[in-house]
Amino acid sequence: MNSHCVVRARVGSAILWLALLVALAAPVAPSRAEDGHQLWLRYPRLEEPWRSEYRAVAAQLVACPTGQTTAAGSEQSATPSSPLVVARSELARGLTGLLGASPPLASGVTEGGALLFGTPRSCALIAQERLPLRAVGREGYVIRSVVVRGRAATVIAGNTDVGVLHGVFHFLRLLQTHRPVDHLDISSSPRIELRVLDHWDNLDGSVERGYAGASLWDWKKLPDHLDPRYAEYARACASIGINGTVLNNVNASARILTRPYLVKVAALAGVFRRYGLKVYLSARFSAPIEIGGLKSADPLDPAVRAWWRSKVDEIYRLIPDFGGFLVKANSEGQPGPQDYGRTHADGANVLADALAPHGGVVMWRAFVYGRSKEDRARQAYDEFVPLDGKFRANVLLQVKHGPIDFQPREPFHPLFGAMPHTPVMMEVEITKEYLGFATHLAYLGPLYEEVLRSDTYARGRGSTVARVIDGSLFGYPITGMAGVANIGADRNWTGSQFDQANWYVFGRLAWEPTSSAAAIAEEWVRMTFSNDPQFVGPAVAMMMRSREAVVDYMTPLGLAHQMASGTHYGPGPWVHDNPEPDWNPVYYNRADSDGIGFDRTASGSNAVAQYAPLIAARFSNLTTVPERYLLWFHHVPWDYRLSSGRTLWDELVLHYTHGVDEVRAMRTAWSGLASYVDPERFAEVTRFLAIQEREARWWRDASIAYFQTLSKRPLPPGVAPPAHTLAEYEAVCFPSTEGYTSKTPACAPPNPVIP
Ligand code: GCV
Repeated sequence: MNSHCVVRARVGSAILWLALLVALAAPVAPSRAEDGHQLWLRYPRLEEPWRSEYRAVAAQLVACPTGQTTAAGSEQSATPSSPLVVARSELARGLTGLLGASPPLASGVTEGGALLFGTPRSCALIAQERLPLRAVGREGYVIRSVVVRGRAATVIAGNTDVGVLHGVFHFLRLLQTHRPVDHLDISSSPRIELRVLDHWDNLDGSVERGYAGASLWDWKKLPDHLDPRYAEYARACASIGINGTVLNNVNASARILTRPYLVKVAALAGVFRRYGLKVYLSARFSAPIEIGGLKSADPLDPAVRAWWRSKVDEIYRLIPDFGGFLVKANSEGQPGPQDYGRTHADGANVLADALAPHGGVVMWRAFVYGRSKEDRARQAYDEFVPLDGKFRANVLLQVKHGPIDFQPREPFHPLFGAMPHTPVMMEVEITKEYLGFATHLAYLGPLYEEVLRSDTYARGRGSTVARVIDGSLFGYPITGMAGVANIGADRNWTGSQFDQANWYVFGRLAWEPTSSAAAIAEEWVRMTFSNDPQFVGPAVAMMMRSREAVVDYMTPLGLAHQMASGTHYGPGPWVHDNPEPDWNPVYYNRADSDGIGFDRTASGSNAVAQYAPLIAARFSNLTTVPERYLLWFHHVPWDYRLSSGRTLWDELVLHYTHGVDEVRAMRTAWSGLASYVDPERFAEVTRFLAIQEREARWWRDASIAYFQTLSKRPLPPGVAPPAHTLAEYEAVCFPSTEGYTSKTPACAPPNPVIP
């Protein structure tokens, strides 16, 4: 190292060290209620023996980035806004919290237990280690226990600053979850390139299907005021590997593309960049008319093409690393290329052409319905498969996890596996539109895992959805996974403590789609609540059963879309009077005096034929279809015998009842955990579980009351009848349209059945 470097290194280290001391010496802030705001990044003081063990491994923090020459001899220092600076402060913050004090900073390894972090370019010591960094790409990292000049050290290295940041979060996670860190040899890189949160946030501050308060983005005060939460949000995203955020609702306002808003977006992008988070926008297809003054938005019109090109150029002048557009077109009343007799490919390509020179992408949604008269589940496949190969290289087709709409359970969407020449990305809903909003505890890890592990058989056995979307099955040049965010301005971010786990598991699975939902739940529980095995075991067990409980009390045995119209909250299996057939639950349950379920086999809509032959054959056959999808694919007589030997009717009733029992069991389990959780969060979860149990009963009773009018069969022996009459359930209306932005009026409280 030359003397200039040494001086800079010392000065840099001294400043950082001083800053840390000042921070530590600052008066202790008045203690806040445990409201969950810190998410899984709490860094509470560890107990022994962990503290001593980790102190030995992190006895010294080597501030390599400010002080080491590169292999090439020229020093690279982190700019004040680089992810490396964020990585450094995160490490200091995490170690200070967990160990009680940050290890002393040094510019070289002077004692054992040194912790080095950086890139080979920023740090000669790291370059010397010859780590297998080539394999981890732009965003991955290597964490390895090594010996430097005869002293034990741990290296956290990436090829880029953002890779280092991801590695730092991984290292801290090991400490947070009490894992051994003395013999590390970890290489990790994301299997999916675009790991994106889709915010359905409107410019007026409301959030469509959002149950965590208003939008985080304070458009009125942007760009002048940058709420500290923007950085906190980006930090949380980075900690789980999320690298993109679509700021506005797919039911988009064209105003987001006007200059005043783009300036605000650029301000947010400036904050997010430090965390490796790119900004995307939902684009309204008719924007050339609405804000461009053109007569048409026809994608083949040269004036329209020129408008998009110049708009995109303007965006990149303001946001050089802008990610691209998300588009909902010709879906639920949104404008699109079909308005001009053009195809989805024509529509996507005009945007793609404008973005391509800048490296941006188009995420074009496949959520379309309304044209298929016989079965909504068929339409997306029928419309998009003929377009395979007709999209530009920078277009991804964004496909919901199932063919209907984010139901608690659906079979995987048949487009996974059917588009070998078009990158297909998966969209899941993190916000619980159809799973009881924020008050019902439903950990979505098992849902995501179930879809990711589903075998499409597109290229024979092992052609899982995970392998479709990670690109390995068809060799897609770009890959992606999107989650509709459940984040709002509530102090706890997601409307409930346990819904934070759904944000968490989305990020972790998007990074590595073969991970286990149970392992991720455990990690989250340990980081968010406690490492005590007496807590971890029951809490993880609750989470892992919770989604199936919701399926049972809402839509068992393959039923779907039985929620009340509009709000999608509470039961409505009898609803039949919406103008569009497929907005009615009766359209989906098809219950009559003979039986229940939607015949999607050859004798019905034949939607099953959209799957690979082997899967289609399995789903078509009443004896081989998995019972969890039974009523999705078949109209089944009430007396049909299931594998249990019981009739379908009895089994249906028992599933509803079991769902309620499961919630009751969750309540009991939680009530025994008070001593492991702070009183505030414990009380909130307790209250929400009480709501959930009451509403699970509502779901069960109302559904049974309705279906019994058709099955005309008695309840199985020993099973309690519904508490109210069907007429009373039908009269219930949910007194809020929270999270729903259509013009549907809310009905008036109070509600006699569900007080
Ligand atoms: C953003 C469902 C939701 C709508 C949502 C739509 C979509 O229909 O109920 O609120 O609109 O999906 O994904 O576009």
